[in-house]
Amino acid sequence: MGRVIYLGMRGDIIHPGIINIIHEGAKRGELLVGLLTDRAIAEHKRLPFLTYEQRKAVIENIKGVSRVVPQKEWSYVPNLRTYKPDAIIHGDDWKTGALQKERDNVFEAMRELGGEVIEIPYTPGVNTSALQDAVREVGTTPDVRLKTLRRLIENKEIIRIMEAHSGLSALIIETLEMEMEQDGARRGFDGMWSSSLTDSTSRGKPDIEAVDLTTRLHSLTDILECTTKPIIFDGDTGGKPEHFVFTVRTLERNGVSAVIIEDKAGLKKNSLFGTEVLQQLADVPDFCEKIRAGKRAQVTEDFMIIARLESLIAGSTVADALERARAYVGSGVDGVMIHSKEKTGLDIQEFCAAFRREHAHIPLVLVPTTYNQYTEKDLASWGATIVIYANHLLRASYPAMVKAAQSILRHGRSFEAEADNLCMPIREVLELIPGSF
Ligand code: SPV
Ligand code: MG
Repeated sequence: MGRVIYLGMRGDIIHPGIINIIHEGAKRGELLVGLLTDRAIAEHKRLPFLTYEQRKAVIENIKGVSRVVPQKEWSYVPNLRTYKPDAIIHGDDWKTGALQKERDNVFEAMRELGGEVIEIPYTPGVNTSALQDAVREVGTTPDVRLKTLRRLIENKEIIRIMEAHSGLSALIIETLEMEMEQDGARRGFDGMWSSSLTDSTSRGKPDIEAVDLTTRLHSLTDILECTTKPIIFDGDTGGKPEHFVFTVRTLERNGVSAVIIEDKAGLKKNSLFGTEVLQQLADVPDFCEKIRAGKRAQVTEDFMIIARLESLIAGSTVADALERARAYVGSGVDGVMIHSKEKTGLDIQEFCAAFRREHAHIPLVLVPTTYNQYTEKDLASWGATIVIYANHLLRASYPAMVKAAQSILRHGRSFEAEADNLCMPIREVLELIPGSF
């Protein structure tokens, strides 16, 4: 056997830079590609557009690749220890930026293993991030988008979802990434929550199911057209089972990944309203029938119907919520959301512990609007699968608009609003939207 050269990669978007490094590797020996699994990527970057199996099928058919093995960690080092290659090959762009520390670790590991690190000059003009942006401009298919939530559930410890009520707010969720100081990992939102509260509020309407599905679909369409990340749709109570089946099909056709319906009866009020309006809870058998009707109506395997438990909002007990959860899970629901406006979060914590004892793997959704002192890590340790920031972009935008409007009123001109950075420069607005130039 000749020299073995290791190359770790995502293999999602193939460009001349990757072909060049494969070529350089193959010149020096048998090229062993460590293909990063979805799980290895999910905690650090957004999921690849293609699944592992699809990426593997592409990579193992590229000339020069001898073998493809999974790289299950973000770091190359565990695979280097397992496969003990004679050398690892990497683009020299990792000398700066987020991968610098990883580079040091790889040098150390290869020194221990008696191997070599080969650095290839980075191919200028092409990189995966730029191509990912280009893919975003082209868009995604409903089918690919729909499946992404399930892929995230399988591969990420906790899924971070942010409310979007317009194309613009959705673009923030789609594109914003921050590099974490601790480990250089990039953190972003995994997907969007189409919230009834923020959608109706942005239309100047109350959150009482007064905005019908057709109108909700207008903002949803705007969001769908400028993003690729998965969407969870707030389905309110879901209406009558006969109506809910249409909602399910419409959402599924559009590539929405999940709908959450809440077990309220009578006129729906927003769950965060004061206690003076105690909400009635739905009859369990009726709600189970609605779940079953929805599950029968869906066409794909991947669409998810999530039941939202309102027991704690309606002044009932954790025991009641658990009993309802049991019935809903028995009716085939794909996940459960538990809601509360209690600030301590203790009721939610109690529910999570009991729920996880009964249902180890059913996705569990939390909306920590009032108990926001807990981090995502805390909520994950309670057993949460998905955390939804349900209204924050809308709530952030309103005071920002008021401040700019006040400045203009105060000064009788807009100069100060610009000078105090209360308004985004017009150029940045144009740069934000692809196709403005
Ligand atoms: C929404 O965002 O519309 C919700 C969550 O349903 S909450 O407002 O907390 O009820
Ligand atoms: Mg709502």
